Amino acid sequence: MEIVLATQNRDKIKEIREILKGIPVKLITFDEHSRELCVEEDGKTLEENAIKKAEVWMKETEKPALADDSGLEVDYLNGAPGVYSSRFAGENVNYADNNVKLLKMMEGVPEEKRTARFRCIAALIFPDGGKELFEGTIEGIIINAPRGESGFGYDPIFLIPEYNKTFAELGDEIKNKISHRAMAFSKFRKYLEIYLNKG
Ligand code: ITT
Repeated sequence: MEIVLATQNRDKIKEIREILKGIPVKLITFDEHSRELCVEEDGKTLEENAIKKAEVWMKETEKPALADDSGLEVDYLNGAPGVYSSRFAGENVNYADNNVKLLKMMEGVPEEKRTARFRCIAALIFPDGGKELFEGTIEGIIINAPRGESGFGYDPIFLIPEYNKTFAELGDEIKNKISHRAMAFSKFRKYLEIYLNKG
């Protein structure tokens, strides 16, 4: 069985491959597939965007497609950047630009009001229209200045209280065990085991 990974973000692909290591299906990514994907993420929720990305690639390839839509929800900002996480500071920005903008908006906000969570929705769409959603979240705190080198995106400013470290300080191995993405994709892994055993 082959499943198309419907994401263009190399950092996410790397993590998903690591989290799903050993699954008995071939994961096809865009590089291997050598096709360009341009999906406008105009949904109001992570769920809508994840489904849209997976549907576009399922139709394009006629294979089951698995998408990841993730976002950072900051309570003080009423859930922003949320679905806009990748383009919080504008179109064609990089991770650092988004972090700078977020830290500016959080300037002077006391620690107890800096709560946030990462949420990941993984959507699996089959060519016959079958659809499965898997969700993962992790709670954390937005710190005042970036810490750590690993990971990507908002990882250097997202602190996990249980470890007193940011995702970027924790490193890939631990992040890929506890993250929002790890939780969503381990639910997918369990689903897949049952699905394959039935078949
Ligand atoms: P695809 O749509 O091609 O999958 P994308 O980068 O646009 O790639 P999203 O729409 O899901 O993906 O945007 C998620 C953004 O949220 C991402 O660009 C990061 O800025 C941030 N993000 C998501 N997961 C993260 C993580 O594990 N650590 C840090 N930041 C993350």
